[in-house]
Amino acid sequence: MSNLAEQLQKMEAHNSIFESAVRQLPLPVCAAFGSPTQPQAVTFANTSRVLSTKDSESVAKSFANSVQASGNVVLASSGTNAKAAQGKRVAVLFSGGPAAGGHNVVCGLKRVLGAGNTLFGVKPGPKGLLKGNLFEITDADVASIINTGGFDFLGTDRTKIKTDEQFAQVKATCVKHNLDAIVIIGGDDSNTNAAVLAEYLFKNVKADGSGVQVIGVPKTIDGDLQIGDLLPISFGFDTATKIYGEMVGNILQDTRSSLKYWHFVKLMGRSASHVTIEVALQTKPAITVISEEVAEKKMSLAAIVDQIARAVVARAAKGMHHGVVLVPEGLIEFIPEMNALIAELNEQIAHHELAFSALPEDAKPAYILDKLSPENSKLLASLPSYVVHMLLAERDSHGNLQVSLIPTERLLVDMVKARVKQLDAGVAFSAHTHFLGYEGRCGAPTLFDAAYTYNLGLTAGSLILDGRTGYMATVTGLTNGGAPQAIPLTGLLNIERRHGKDEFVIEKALVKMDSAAMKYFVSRRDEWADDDLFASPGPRQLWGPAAYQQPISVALNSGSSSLAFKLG
Ligand code: FBP
Repeated sequence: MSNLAEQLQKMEAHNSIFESAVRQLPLPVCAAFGSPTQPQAVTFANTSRVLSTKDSESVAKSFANSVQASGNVVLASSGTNAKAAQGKRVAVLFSGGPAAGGHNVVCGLKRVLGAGNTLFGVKPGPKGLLKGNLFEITDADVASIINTGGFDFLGTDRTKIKTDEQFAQVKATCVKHNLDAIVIIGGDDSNTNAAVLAEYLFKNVKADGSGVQVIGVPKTIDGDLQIGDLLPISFGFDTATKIYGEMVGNILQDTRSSLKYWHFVKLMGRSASHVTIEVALQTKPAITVISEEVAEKKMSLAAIVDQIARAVVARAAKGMHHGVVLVPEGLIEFIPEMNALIAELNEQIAHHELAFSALPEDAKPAYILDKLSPENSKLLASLPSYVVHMLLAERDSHGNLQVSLIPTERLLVDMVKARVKQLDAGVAFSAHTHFLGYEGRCGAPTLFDAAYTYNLGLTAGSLILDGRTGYMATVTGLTNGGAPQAIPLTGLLNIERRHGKDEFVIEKALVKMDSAAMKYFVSRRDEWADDDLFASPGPRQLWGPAAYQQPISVALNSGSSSLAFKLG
């Protein structure tokens, strides 16, 4: 075999030049953990902050053990844990969509638990916990997954643990593997799962009557798990938006080069438009739709289409027959008439679940049209079949409509084309559609996400060694060194209508109209529409001047004076 062929074979199975190099990337740790090479577990103490929601009274009744133990008080690290517990058996799992940095949470956990405790990986996600599918994670595993993207080390899934049978299965897994703690790395729904499990496993799991601790870790590329300064952003958001930013920057460069196309780019983010506004702030495209603004201004689908079509016509008048439109994945649910339709569809589909799911796909629209109010029935009938089909598709196990499957970008192109023709038949409008989603979830983590997640793992492990349960690990002060903290999960729970029923959930954080990021975006967008002022952020960097950049929206919303982050 030639020398080059040998070198190429060595690069298989996660050993590209890049992957081998990033494994060596040193990661900073918060001062509380001590040395970056020998981080120590920390202890925690109560702060003066108590969390509450509109439904705190109901939460206190349904989560009596957890609320009594935590008092819904936020914790802060209070020193290194000289007498850290030994002999603990801890299981870790991913839950929900992948997000860059998950592997580093596992690495941080393993590091802080040290040789005196055992860390198990659960394969895959909550489903693996039900099945009791656990294996021991070794130091060699950590060395191979550190700083790599994806969740492929453990896999993930979206099973919601809610039935008595499922709770009993989890308990059986805990007993079978003699577990002391479970770490759930997930988004809002998965951390709700963590809160529910923490309460269920609070006591009487082991023979001596003791329970199993449950700690959540905030993950989601959507960025909709945010709790002010306590959790400025979930992990994975920075990597995903930097990947999308690079791609949108490239497309913008192409529009200005080929001078003949519009590109409608739908960006992932199930509900909130955090991803979209961040990518807009990075790239400055001609048009960006923000779902929360659509809802606030009660804009109809026709109004959104009209606004885009008028911008297309205005740019054409200046000789610009090109541009980029950013569309958030969740848009459809924020358009008032569509939201009312989806809410009624959810209720009706849940109500007639058995009959509905037994029908062949092509019979479903007619069946459901009959059950809807005249207004919603008319609206559903007016939509193209490629949208109707997805509106009637199966909900995920948390009761969510699978918005990533709805081709909103195609719907908008079709409708804008028709509207442009009505406004000015002479305007050439040629458009391409894109959906940037999965490309961003599993890339190698940015330095921000790599460092943040490693520190989240150290925090989660420290909480376990400190005997805590029912908390979400967090790292605050991301621009001034970072500090490990813990958020009581029961302090975040609200009651929401899901699957046609009231359920406890952690509310999704949406883009706020009065946020600094939104205000800055609004102050610039008209100029971005009038001219080509786009910028290309380029590929994400792990070394060099662009490596230490936090998300722009996070910097704006947290009042930072620069884009730089600083951990350690
Ligand atoms: P999480 O909230 O679990 O992090 O997942 C977010 C997400 O990436 C959304 O942006 C998207 O709607 C969804 O996952 C798609 O997931 P799936 O491929 O499982 O339908």
